[in-house]
Amino acid sequence: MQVTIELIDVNDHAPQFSTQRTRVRVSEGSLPGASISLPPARDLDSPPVNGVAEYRLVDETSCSGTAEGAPFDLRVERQSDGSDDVRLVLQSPGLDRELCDRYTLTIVASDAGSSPQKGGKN
Ligand SMILES: [Ca+2]
Ligand SMILES: [Ca+2]
Repeated sequence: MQVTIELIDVNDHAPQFSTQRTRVRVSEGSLPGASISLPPARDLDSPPVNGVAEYRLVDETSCSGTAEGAPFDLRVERQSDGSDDVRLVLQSPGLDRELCDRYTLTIVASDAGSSPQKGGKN
């Protein structure tokens, strides 16, 4: 008799981004719908539960020229090969470098396993 032992995944890794920080340059003349591609998070555990399940955008912009936050939304589409296409999409026209010359956004990726683990990036 041959016995094959198969391990059941435990959620013991947090989603991680390949870099902790990235800088993207965008023209202030960009139109709504313009998107910025970002590297996805990876989680060594198996999807869908213990792997990356959710991305969240945290706006940490502080601009003296305007009280409004960053006009970007996060859009994540799971590809057929299981990887995530992660993009920031410009929501409104009128980026104005003279009002706000820099936006600071943090992307948080989390898994959905027991005691969910998180990894951040900005
Ligand atoms: Ca995990
Ligand atoms: Ca695991």
